[in-house]
Amino acid sequence: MEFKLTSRILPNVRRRMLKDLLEKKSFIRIIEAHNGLSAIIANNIKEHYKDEIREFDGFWASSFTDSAAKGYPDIELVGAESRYETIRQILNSSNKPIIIDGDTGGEAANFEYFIRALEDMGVSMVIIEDKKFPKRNSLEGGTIQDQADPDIFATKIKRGKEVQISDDFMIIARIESLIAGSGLRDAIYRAKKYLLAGADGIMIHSKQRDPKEILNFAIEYEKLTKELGFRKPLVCVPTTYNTITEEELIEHGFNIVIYANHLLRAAHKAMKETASIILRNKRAFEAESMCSPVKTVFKDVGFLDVKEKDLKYIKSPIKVIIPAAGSDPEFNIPKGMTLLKSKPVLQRQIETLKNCGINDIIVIRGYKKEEFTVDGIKYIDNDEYDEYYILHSLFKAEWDMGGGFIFIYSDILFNEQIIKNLLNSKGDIILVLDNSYTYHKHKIDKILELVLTKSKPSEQTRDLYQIKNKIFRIGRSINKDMADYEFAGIAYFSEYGVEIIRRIYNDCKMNHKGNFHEADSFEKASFVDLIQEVIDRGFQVDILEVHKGWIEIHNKKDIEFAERLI
Ligand code: SPV
Ligand code: MG
Repeated sequence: MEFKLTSRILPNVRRRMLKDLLEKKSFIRIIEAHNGLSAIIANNIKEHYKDEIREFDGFWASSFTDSAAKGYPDIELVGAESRYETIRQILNSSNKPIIIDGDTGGEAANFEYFIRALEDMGVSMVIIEDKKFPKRNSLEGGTIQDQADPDIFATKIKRGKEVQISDDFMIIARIESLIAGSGLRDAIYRAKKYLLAGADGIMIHSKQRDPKEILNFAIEYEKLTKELGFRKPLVCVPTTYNTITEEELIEHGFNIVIYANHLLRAAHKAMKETASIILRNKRAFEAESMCSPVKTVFKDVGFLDVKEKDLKYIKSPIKVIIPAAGSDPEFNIPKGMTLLKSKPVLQRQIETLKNCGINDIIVIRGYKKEEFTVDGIKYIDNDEYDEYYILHSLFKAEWDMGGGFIFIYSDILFNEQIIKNLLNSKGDIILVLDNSYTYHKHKIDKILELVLTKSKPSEQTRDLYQIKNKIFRIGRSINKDMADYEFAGIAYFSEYGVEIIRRIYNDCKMNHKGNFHEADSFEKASFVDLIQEVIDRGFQVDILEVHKGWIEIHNKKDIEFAERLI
């Protein structure tokens, strides 16, 4: 959805686009935008309908929504410079033509300067309404709607046309006779005057729920064009008579439809509801479904693009977090400190990581913490390792997870390639899964963390690479014969991946009661229990498939095996 810096267009090109579109299509669909973000949405939204892709052709810089977004009533209170700022935001974040709601256009000399600014910026069209300055918005019943003298208004149009220097720019006269109560005849009388003064088209406005009066105008307008011997585009704004379809408007000769305020009104409603929900619940959790995810907003405004480019040029170092606090009855020291050919497992892990350029390593220690003598790492303590298991050990390092991290069990050895491939993989949460498991499963005499996926792993998979397969279960109780992979004890979390697990962890910590997946309680949860929760909540967990390249030290027999391999 985001608007890319490289998709932008220059003012001359943009200004011309609306005229070209009118010539090509004869019917144009315009939507309101009131700032950069609404323009990004309006510019890029697409709706696939059967074989057709529908989108908006351009924007309406509405005075109502520009004023409302700034907290003002729509009474020509927002000055020209402030309007230009909004217009600039819309131009900056889009590549489609823009129509400006010029209100009354002010006094004629003011209007001339307004035209110059708009034309310079690459605006294609301005619509001015034949009311006295300062006007009141047309949609509110009971407001004073003073119409301008038609001759004075026609002169304003003429002066505007004389200032314009390109052939692309259009000035449309908006007739308010149906709003002010002066009727259809007055509307047509004015239309003729304005067209003869040089107007590039007519907008007819109405605040009736029934489209009848604008349709009647359209019939009279066709007669007028015959009388004049030329035809200029006809514009309408169906805010109140919103049941009319685009087909019906086309049938009646309309050339431009403007959906004049819908994005602002939609945001307004959602903001009010969200604020109420937070007050009602005294927290923001319940409001989440009303909101776009932070990441989606980041994406739409181009922040992820910036991040990607930054990372392309400066590869920032990633952290590794190794929870090593637990005790195992088979070992009388922390498993990470088990000696393999007189060097602790942890020392070997750190050497492999350093060879991959990773120096920022955090170890969570608990059981016999004084045994951890390996240098060059940051230690965090989990002194309650008996009560709170590995997942909670990991979250002792919650504030170090920051921009993303690699998670590694303290009792495994792995080769550099796995880490390098993991760093090159795409995804927010990626588990390293071994597919060699299915070939040696009959020899397994211990409890493993196994994985069931949607489709079976490919028989050809003999190398390290990322695959598109969906995990649906991970845990120790999965039937050995059914499982597709073994979890290798290594996982990657991007910045967003961290946001996901932090949110879920803290929600479960506050609210979860009873068993937590395969654990008797959330306190005793393992890492894979959390992953199962992530999957169950509908978040994507990706797979980096490996074929061997790592070993675990689960029992004494594994030590002998590892020492033979080293
Ligand atoms: C606007 O969107 O500001 C308009 C259309 O001028 S209306 O609000 O219907 O007058
Ligand atoms: Mg307006």
